[in-house]
Amino acid sequence: MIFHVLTIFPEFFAGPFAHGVVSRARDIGILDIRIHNLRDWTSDRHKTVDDRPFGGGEGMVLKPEPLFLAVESIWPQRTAAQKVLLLSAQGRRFDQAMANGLSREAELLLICGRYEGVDERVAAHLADDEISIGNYVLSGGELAAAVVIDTVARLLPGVLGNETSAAFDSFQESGHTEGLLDCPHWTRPADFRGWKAPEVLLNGNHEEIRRFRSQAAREKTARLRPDLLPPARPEEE
Ligand code: 9D3
Repeated sequence: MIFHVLTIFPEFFAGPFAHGVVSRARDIGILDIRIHNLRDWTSDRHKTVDDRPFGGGEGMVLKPEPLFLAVESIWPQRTAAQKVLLLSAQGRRFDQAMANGLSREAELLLICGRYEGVDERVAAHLADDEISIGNYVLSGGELAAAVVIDTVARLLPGVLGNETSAAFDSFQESGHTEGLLDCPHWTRPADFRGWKAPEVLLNGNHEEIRRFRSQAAREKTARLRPDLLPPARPEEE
């Protein structure tokens, strides 16, 4: 799979893709990440990518020309399979289901929004979708692009345990196994500063361990993510 990233901060991406699963996927040729500097598609001597918003107001807006020229030069014969995603605070919320869908694409181009926003003609006439990673304010789309690429890369066949595309299809998670948070985990030492790992996990009774983990996952979900629990049944008199 090929990811193109269009950004005014190309140096930002040296770090996030140099480690772990994403780095290994690149090394073995399953993943190709190509970072493009938006300023390469400006023609004035200040390499201007932004301008003041029509109608007035705070901040600056990314101009459409460099963004359109960049996509048209990266993909001179763009097909419907070559999707452009605009990362912006106004986008559709990114989640595991969206990542699963994107992992089936061959080539994507991520545009990183900056400043107060991006000229709306980019969302309307250049991008196929507009994506936000959550309800909080970032300074730009670069961190969001790294999140999207990391999430999609680990789903690609051959990257983790997804050795074949059949396994890839049957092990798609929705982000939460059975709709709940994962169960808590412990490792050695069994007693750390007086805080003991649950005895049941050390006794080798696999049926008891399974029940403990299921209950622990439900308790943790109720405490930290009550929104994930099935609706409570109305109580009897
Ligand atoms: C006055 C309202 N503006 C900010 C105080 C809106 C705004 C403009 C630009 C908010 C964020 C940004 C920059 N953010 C992104 O480009 C962005 C983003 C985000 O902020 N949150 C979650 N996902 C994303 S993807 C890109």
